[in-house]
Amino acid sequence: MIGNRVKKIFTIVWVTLILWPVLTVQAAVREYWIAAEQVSWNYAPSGKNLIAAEDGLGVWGKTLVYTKYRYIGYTDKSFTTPMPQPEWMGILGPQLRAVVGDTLKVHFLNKTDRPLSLHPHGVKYDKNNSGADGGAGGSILPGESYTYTWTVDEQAGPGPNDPSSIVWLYHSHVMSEEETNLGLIGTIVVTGAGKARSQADPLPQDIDQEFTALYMIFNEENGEESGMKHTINGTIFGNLSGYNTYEGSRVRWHLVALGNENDNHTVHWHGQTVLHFGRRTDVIELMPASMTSADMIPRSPGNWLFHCHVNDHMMAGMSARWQVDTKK
Ligand SMILES: [Cu+2]
Repeated sequence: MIGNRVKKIFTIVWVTLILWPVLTVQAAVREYWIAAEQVSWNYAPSGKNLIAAEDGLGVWGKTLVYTKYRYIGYTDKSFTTPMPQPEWMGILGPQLRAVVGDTLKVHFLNKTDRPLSLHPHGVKYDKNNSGADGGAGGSILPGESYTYTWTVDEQAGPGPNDPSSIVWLYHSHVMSEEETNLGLIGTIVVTGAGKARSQADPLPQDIDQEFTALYMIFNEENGEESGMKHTINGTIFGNLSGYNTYEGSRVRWHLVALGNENDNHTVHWHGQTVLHFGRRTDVIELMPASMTSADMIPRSPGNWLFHCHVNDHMMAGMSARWQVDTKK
C-alpha cells in the first residue's frame, strides 16, 4: 500500500518536473521605457534627392527641418540611455515585441509641453490602460508618467491565415489626428505562441529579418504643397538608410499607414515579389491605419527602389532605396 502511494507521489513529481518548462517558458513580462520628446526632424538629412539627383527636391525641399514629437525608447527607468534603434526606423518610436501569452508593461514619460498618451492597437487592455477613452492613462500631462499594462492574448496574435508574426500600431490619442501628424507613432510586433526563437528573442523561427515601413504624408503647413511631406518612416527622396538584406534570406515586411484621405498608398518593391496572404504580388495597398505583413525571399541582388506607386506621391518623394547583397 505504502509502495503504491510513494509511486503515485513520484509520478506526480516527475510529471510536474517534465511539464514545468513547457508550462512556464512562453510567458514573459516585457518592459519598455518610452518618453515623448520634442525633436528637430529633417525629412531629407542629405539635403538631396537621392533617387534622381537631377530632379532636386522640388517645392518639398523649401523647408526640410521641422519641430516634431517622437516616442523615444530608453533602456531603463532612469530614462538616460536611449534604446539603440536601426536607421531604417526613421521617425518611428521603438518597436515593441511580444509573444502571445506575454504581458507588455510600458512606462511612459511625457517630456513635452502638451498632454499625450500611448494608445495601442490589438493588445488587450482595460479602460485605464487604453491610452484613450477617458481612462486614467488617457491624457498624461507634461512632466508626468504612467505605466500601461497590456495583455498579449491569443486575439492579439496571428490568426489562422496570418504569418508567424503580425504588426500593430501605437500612437498618442489625446488629440489623435494632431499627435500622429506630430510624429507620435510606433509599432508592436506580436509573434505567435511557440513560433519565437526563444523567450529572449521573440523573432519568429521561420524568419531571418523583419523590416517595418510607415507610409504617411505629414502635413506641416496647413496643406501648403511644400509642407506635404510624403514620407516612408518620416523621410523623403531616398533619405532612409539601412534596409539591407541578402539574396535568399527570409524577410518579413511589416507595413503600416496613418493620416488622411490622401493617405492611400500602394507600396511597391523593385526586383522582388512578396507573398501576401497567399497572394503573389509586388504592390500592396494601404489605407490610413492599415497594418499588414508580407514575406519576401529576395532573388535579385542590387540596390532597389521601394516606393509608393501613386504618381503624385512618388513625384513628391515617397521613395526609399534598399539593398539586396549576394548570399553571405
Ligand atoms: Cu502613396
